[in-house]
Amino acid sequence: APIYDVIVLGVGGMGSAACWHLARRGQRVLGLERFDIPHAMGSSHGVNRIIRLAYFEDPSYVPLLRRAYENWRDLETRFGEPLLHVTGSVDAGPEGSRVVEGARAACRAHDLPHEVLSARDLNARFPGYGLPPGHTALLQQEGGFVASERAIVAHVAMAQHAGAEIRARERALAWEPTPDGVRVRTERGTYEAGRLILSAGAWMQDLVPALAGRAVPERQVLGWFQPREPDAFRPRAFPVFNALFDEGHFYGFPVWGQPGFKLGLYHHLRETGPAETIDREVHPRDEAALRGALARYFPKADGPTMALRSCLFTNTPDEHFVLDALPGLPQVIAASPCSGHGYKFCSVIGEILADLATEGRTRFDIALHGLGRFAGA
Ligand code: PYC
Repeated sequence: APIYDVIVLGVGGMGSAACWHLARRGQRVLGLERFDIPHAMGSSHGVNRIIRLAYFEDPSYVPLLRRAYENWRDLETRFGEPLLHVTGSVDAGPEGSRVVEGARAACRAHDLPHEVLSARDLNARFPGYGLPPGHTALLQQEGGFVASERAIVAHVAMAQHAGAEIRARERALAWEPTPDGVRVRTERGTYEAGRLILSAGAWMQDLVPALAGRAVPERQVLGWFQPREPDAFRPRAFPVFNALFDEGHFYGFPVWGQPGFKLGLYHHLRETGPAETIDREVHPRDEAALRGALARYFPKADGPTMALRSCLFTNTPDEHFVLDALPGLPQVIAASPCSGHGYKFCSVIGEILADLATEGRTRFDIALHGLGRFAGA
């Protein structure tokens, strides 16, 4: 019989959370990671990620988010280090735009406390902002950010404490079903388990043929810019945001964890390709794509560049996650959360993956995230 109950392939944001939730249930877990833990090749580096409740993407994410908040709080208590930082969140854009209307719809559907402010009122309340006239902002007090690299450290530490075996720098070469589970072959050995969770981020399409062309890596670049007026960009003075401007969908954070106001353009320059070959360098055109919006909408942050870093999104066609067993293989679960907005959910997705691996079902509504939606695509 296999010596492991579950192998988790990919110990990043999602995989580390799955290892913890499985190990705490007494499952014998093997976590395998091809890079370091944590590492800067995937989708979790660059210090932090936004978390927000007024979820414009779809109101059905809100119950998952509520549980994500609970689980982040539980994790930081156990680990003994703050991981979730509340700043409030802003969803802004022209009145009637998807981000503003979607955030409103989530607040209505789930009775979330929020305020709707004119650009002028938001800019007066949070002087780091320079939203243009005619824009509207929805402010939700519980939004903020998660310390994403530290949260991987925390999940791994808790998983190991609960008995999980975790190995870094060990690349998986192949996996296959067996009569009583799965077999995984790596550069260093062969392992068997009852079940397999595939949580390999931008490498998912290499491991799951059904995801080829449906979990597409995309190059993303983040910039950190030194504010001219630093007080306006402290966490207590500056809510995280998603905002639709003429130049595109931007998002940003107060100064935290490293120098500079952190700014990104969702889907940056729309460059996709295999994770192995995607360009990791940062070029003047990347900086230019951020600096225009910086100068126009956050003029008080328009100081010297402090850092520019590339990372990866992994996009599904509808930008919803993949959380499902593979067709005909109930012992193999694919997790690809995903599409640039998944990190905040790690703490609940770890629980969901543990549910799926141990019980074959979960109490959470993951109807949006099945593989069946791609059938015939
Ligand atoms: O979830 O707020 C978010 C986000 C913005 C950019 C990438 N993710």
